Amino acid sequence: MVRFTADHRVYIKILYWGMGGSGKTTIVDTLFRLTNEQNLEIEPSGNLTKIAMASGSTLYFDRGIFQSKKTRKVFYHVYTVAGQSRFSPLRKKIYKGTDGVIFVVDAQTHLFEDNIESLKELKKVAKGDLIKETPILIMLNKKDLTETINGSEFEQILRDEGLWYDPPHRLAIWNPIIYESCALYNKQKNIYRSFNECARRTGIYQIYGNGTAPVNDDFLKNEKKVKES
Ligand SMILES: Nc1nc2c(ncn2[C@@H]2O[C@H](COP(=O)(O)OP(=O)(O)OP(=O)(O)O)[C@@H](O)[C@H]2O)c(=O)[nH]1
Ligand SMILES: [Mg+2]
Repeated sequence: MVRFTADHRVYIKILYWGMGGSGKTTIVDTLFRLTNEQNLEIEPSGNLTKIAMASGSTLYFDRGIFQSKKTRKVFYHVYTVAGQSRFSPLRKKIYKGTDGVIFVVDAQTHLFEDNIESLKELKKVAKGDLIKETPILIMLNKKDLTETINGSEFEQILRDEGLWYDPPHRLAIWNPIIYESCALYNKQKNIYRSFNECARRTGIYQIYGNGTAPVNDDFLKNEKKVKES
């Protein structure tokens, strides 16, 4: 739920969801470093809060705040859930108020079923909101490793789970983009790009769709023009 404060600030909540160990904390760490070091459209506002076990696995959640440099009044609250199965009740709480979701897959082939389980749980918690009211993007993370699944394999999972629309369905333009990624700082791939697209979509849902996926004719014509240019 996008929040507007009395001093006209806008807070947008973006959540990284995915199975334990898929790389959510590492992604946000890398995003933090990247946006600190490079001249990008967002910059960290304060420190990253990480609540973790000695193993490094998240115990409650991670939270960071990023500020838009173009529109100084826009802030992104970025959260990661604790992915281990036993933290399911906590994840449900952290999901509340989310405006955009980035689903982080551990792309290693042997973890195929665990990722599906995590996606099913997300769907249950989101109660049918995904795509229609809450944009969702996918990161196939750990693509630096061998023996990993590819984008078309994950697209099939999205189809099976009802998270993929075929044209001429009007929601097809909001199908999740599937990014192949690596979260490790030294080999990073698609960390900023995926965040940026999620931020863009949450903004568009608010501005053009009043909090839902915009599918009216004027909007669609405009998007087509932007894509073609
Ligand atoms: N090779 C490789 N390792 C990664 C990548 N991303 C994360 N890792 C490693 O995977 C392990 C788990 O990463 P985390 O970021 O803690 O995973 P998480 O999703 O936050 O896990 P939970 O907090 O338990 O839900 C760490 O050892 C990371 O260094 C990646 O893209 N490639
Ligand atoms: Mg974590």
